Amino acid sequence: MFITLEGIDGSGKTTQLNLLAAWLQEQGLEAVITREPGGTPLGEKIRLLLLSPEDGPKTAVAELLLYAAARAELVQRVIKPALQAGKIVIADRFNDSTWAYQVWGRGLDPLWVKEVLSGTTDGIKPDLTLLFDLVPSVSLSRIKRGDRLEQENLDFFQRVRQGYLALAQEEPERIRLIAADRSVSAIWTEVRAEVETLFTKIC
Ligand code: Z5A
Repeated sequence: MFITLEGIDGSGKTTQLNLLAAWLQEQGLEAVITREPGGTPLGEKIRLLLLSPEDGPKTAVAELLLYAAARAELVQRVIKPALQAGKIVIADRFNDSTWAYQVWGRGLDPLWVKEVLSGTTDGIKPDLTLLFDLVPSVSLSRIKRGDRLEQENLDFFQRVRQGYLALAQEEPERIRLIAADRSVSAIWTEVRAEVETLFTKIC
């Protein structure tokens, strides 16, 4: 079972992922938790590059290919083996991030990005994606990392959000839209309900 968490920066994904991981452990369920970019030794090095204001990519194509390289490693070395072993995998970001950020945010050619994504993911697709939706002005006010990506302007994050919302409209069964402007506990109640529904569908 593969679950991904998506949303613009500061939408609260990581907070909910930590709650989900703790809850699964309480249920006695083994889960592999990972994040993108990252999750492998190479992926974590690529992550440092991508977030660095000094050394990070200066072109959208180079940026996309770095995300793709990190994902290819993660899929082959972590996600695929874990799914084949029957484990639950939970990822903080996956393909939908690339679609929202690189196609809608950066304006890269969707057909080309689709090709790159299908080449890196080896047919792996999430069973459930939780999309945390929030206006960028609020989500960005929650974070202060000072990295390369956080320095993007509000318009960029508005386009990314629109990209996510368009994806959710296209795939409402897989992508569950979660209003992220509520309390952590109200959001967690909904997250847990979505995951329980998935369990009853799949198990
Ligand atoms: N990226 C890409 O462009 N293409 C790709 O293919 C991939 C990624 C895979 C990764 O950044 C960047 O890479 C990302 C997309 C791009 N950024 N850009 N631009 P990252 O992994 O370093 O950061 P992030 O994924 O955006 O996470 P984040 O900034 O840590 O935000 P978050 O995980 O969504 O939120 P959080 O850490 O759970 O919460 C943020 C703060 O809000 C924190 O202080 C919480 O305590 C607080 N919080 C959480 N929930 C609430 C609620 N409900 N109310 C109030 N406050 C809350």
